[in-house]
Amino acid sequence: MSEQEIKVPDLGGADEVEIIEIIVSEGDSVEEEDPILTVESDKASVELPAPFAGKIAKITVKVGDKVSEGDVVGMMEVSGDAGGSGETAGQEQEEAKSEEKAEEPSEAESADSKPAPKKKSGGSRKETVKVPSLDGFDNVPVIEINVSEGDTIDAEDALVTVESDKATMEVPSPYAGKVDKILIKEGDKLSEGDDLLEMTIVEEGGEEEEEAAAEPAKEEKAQSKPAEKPKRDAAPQPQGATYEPPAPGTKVHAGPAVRKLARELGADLTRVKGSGPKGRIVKDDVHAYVKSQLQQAQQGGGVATGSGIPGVKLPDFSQFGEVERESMSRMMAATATNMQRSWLNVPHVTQFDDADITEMESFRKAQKAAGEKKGVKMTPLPFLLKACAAALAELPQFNVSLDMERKEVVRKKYIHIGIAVDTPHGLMVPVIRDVDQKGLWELAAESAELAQKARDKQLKPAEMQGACFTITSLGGIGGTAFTPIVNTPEVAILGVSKAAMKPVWDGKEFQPRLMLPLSLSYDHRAVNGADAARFTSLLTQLLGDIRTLLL
Ligand code: CAO
Repeated sequence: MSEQEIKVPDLGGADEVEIIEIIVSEGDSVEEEDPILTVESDKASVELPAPFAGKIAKITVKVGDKVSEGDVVGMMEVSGDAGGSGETAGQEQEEAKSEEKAEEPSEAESADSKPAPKKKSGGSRKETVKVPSLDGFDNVPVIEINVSEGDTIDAEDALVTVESDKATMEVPSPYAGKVDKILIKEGDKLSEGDDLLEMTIVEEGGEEEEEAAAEPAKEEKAQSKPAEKPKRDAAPQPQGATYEPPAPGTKVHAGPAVRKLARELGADLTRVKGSGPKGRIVKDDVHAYVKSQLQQAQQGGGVATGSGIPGVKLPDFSQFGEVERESMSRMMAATATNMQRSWLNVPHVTQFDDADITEMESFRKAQKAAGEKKGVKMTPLPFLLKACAAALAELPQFNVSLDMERKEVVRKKYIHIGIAVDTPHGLMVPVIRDVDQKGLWELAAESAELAQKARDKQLKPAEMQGACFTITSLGGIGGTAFTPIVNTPEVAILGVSKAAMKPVWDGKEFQPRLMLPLSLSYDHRAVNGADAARFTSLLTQLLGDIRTLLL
């Protein structure tokens, strides 16, 4: 048994790194290559593995310390053949390597418990790739092997995918090279440090240059002091050498695989909250962050929307006066999303017209007593429903949806009409089915019932689906005209404003007539302006002489 210093190995080019985690405690027994510390440079975080198997006698650093290659971070008690003679073994290994012939692996290597790197005179060497830190997970099953023997891969390419009960993780390759032998199979359970596969790493430049570039832990060149050098395998994995540094001044604690994922998804890790030990960012955190960004975008949050349109950035309103924030109800959030989706996707045009409903109103009012008997109130809405159903039948280009992906027009052979209902908890649109087949009383009863259900939050999902067209009536409230938003995937919506008495020229003189303002918004991809004018003209005819609704 001898005591050995644990020194910081080659750091792949980084001068000084910060210790962000001490993984072991004094007295712990570790295997060679078990991670001892996690350090972080401005480009990547790496785990420093134990150079020997043995017992951690002392850790002489703490989290936050800065260390460089060669710094002593602790002491280990190492058994005679692994420690003190390990130096000898290291020397022997070096000697053996220098004697290696091209394509012939060193015999000396087989004496070492772990496969040592072998150099070929042809500029390539073999490495056994081991499982890196799995974000704290152990015994994680392999659900997919992403490479095959013989594959040529780049550094950071996914080698295997493992799945814990909390997350799916890809294990990236620390090297570029050729996959020689896969040492695991699907279903195997992996832990950090397990052998994964054997690779040949092809080095392109001059030998010294190659070693520096392709492998941060240099081969044992400084043979003058072999005892001070960690074994080759004890060098940190070189993942992450090309990662983008975080925004200045912001510390990011995340492993190379997480950084890679963030880079692929375009997530700024400085904005991601880590849920791992000591705030370390794990893959789930990145996924959750990206998901929340997408949701915000869909709901018109302050980030770019899917259409590439920049969102609205909010000022700090409290600088202008007192404010209070409250969460949107689910319905309000859903309505906001739907409105924005429609507004962004549909080229809207609104056609205005006035219908003379003087006669219709006399007829409607004449039904008051009958309505009271039936327990149903006849409002203008059933007439509007009937007139719209007739117009949709006459002008079927309004009774379509566009399938832009397949470049198809979906023509509907049914006439279901949605009615926008103003409720205390938001706008709801129940749907009256087969309006063309129903009479005015039936429509009056059904629309009143659905509107009440909407106000009572009693509508079933099926009662809000399947509309071909929507009527939104503000007539009971006021206004002269408005531009409603098409309720996609429908292609048109009729806005109805408050009827008012107006002087109408009959060719000889002005007559006082009750005029109903109509505002037809339509999707100009599906409907052209002439058809829209035809549609509102037809509505004014039908409402102007409701006998025509019978034809
Ligand atoms: N012009 C003048 N008066 C009208 C009218 C019009 N266009 N439409 C309705 N009225 C009258 C009715 O006749 C009734 O008057 P009386 O009690 O004297 O008969 C009164 O206004 C109230 O009618 P109502 O609103 O109860 O009934 P309705 O059938 O006309 O409308 C409904 C039902 C569900 C459409 C309506 O209650 C509603 O919620 N409208 C708002 C829809 C909305 O918010 N749209 C906006 C969507 S986009 O943000």
